[in-house]
Amino acid sequence: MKKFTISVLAASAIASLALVQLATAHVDRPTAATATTVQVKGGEFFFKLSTKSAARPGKVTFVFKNTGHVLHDFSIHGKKTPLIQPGKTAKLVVSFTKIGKYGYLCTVPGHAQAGMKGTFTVR
Ligand SMILES: [Cu+2]
Repeated sequence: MKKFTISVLAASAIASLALVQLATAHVDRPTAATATTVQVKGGEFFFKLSTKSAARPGKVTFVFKNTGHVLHDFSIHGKKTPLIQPGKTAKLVVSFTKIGKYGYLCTVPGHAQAGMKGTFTVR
């Protein structure tokens, strides 16, 4: 948790400012209100996200569950999970410092073309 807080502070001046304000308002859980968690389910050959956007730039935790029958991963914005066994879950924390559209995909050859891809929007 210490590492997480430090990297959030380093992410950008704007993020740091927001965090300081939140820390003042919610001393017990300073990062709770800025955290976006997205549940990701992936299988042959699709991804289903609990939400396809974040309300603002910042950290997003993708919780990827492989609901398929072969190995898959989840990759976005230059980061990716390891290859995940069927039924298993992996977390991927990604910093989005800018508003924009970010493509995600499974990097196993052929899987993105078969449907394991999409776009995540940071507003
Ligand atoms: Cu895949």
